[in-house]
Amino acid sequence: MSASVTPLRQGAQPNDLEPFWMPFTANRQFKRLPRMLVSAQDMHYVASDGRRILDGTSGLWCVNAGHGRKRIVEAVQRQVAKLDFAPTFQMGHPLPFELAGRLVQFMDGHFDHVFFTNSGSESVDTALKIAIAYQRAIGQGTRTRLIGRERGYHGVGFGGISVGGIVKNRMFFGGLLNGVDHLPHTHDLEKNAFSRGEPQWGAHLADELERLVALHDASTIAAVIVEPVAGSTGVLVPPKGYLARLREICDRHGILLIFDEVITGYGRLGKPFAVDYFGVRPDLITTAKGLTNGTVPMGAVFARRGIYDAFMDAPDNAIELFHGYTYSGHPVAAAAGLATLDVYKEEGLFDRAAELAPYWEDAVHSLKGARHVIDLRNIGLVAGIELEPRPGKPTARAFESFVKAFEKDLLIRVTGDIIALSPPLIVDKKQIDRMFDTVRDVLKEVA
Ligand code: PXG
Repeated sequence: MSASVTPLRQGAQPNDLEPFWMPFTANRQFKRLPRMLVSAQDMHYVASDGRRILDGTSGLWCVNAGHGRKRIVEAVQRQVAKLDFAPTFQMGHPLPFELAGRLVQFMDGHFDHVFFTNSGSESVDTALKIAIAYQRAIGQGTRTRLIGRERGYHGVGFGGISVGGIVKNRMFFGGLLNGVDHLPHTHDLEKNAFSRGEPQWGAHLADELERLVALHDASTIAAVIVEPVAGSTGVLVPPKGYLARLREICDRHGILLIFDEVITGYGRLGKPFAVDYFGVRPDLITTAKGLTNGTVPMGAVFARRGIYDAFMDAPDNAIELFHGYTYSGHPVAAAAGLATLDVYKEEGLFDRAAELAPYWEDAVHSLKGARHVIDLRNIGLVAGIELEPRPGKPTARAFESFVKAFEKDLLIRVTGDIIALSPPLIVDKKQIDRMFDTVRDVLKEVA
């Protein structure tokens, strides 16, 4: 890549970059010309050369309340000093009980239990396993198939990549899970380019689930998992009515519906969850990221009323679900989660996101006509900017845009030839303007 990447200030990096095998990264290219972040506060990172970088991506879609929030930092500090770790297998400590209680309050009584994990990937594995075990618990043990969707991202566990729909995340890893099928994705530039919010065309794509039911028979299908808004594959907003139609078809056939809200949860759409935004209720919801504002790894799976109860038939000394992680409900993560929920509530950040969404939408669509741009998409405080791929070199244009934006003190995220923006919900209008002005300038400069 270009030699123009900002060099590191002397002495500001670890001596040897080699031993860290970096995730989802071109390791050799990065280690030749690294981009290092060394601190953060509110809307900004500080890079190793001292520049303040505006965070257009909430880290990796997780720092929804902004960086370095005092209340969360102090809660974590206090908790690690008080109770660093305690088991939750046949033992307990107060915090995960309190956090689960706070989380179900978001759900109007429709989701009444929460299973804690350490990441989105683990939340997905947990939800898929609960779905299959639940079907068995209600006497539907032949229902073991899982249905995902093309261009879906559900993390990197074997369950998640099996139901996921990203070629490169699947093709290197052998046979994956048996008995998985996929719905078609909903992205169609011809029909829906430059839609504001939910596109009009495409609700009928949910009917493809009927085709899969006809092919496999409903009695073999445990669950369908989708992201309400696909994030990682470039901000694919669901067509109007699509999610409700999926819900109807699942109901008709006794299939559980799982919403993967690892990105859409905790205010990203201007509501607590996508469930609230779209008014469609799944059976299980996977979350992570914004649950702790990215400070301490933690995920949470919400189970609809009745699911937990279905496991409670065995004698009461029997373990009902043979699943869990050493760190399910970790005290420090739970403390971070509680403090994060306090910040969201006290600062009204979900409502703030909703109030800013129309301004954000106009800012996104002001890029219409900008160089290379072939589509603009938005929902809540999320934007997808799709670029025309450079002939013969897919993804190069977007990656160079990412590097150039960083040189211009803005952190964006790119996937394929799509730029994704999803700032902390504390962003202000001036910062929104700066993000899109910078992207416009970058696109002028990138070949
Ligand atoms: N489900 C969804 C919908 C996600 O977006 C995961 C599961 C997995 O979460 P963990 O915590 O295991 O990484 C995710 C993660 C990007 C990007 O830039 C997105 C994610 C992670 C890293 C980068 O699009 N999403």
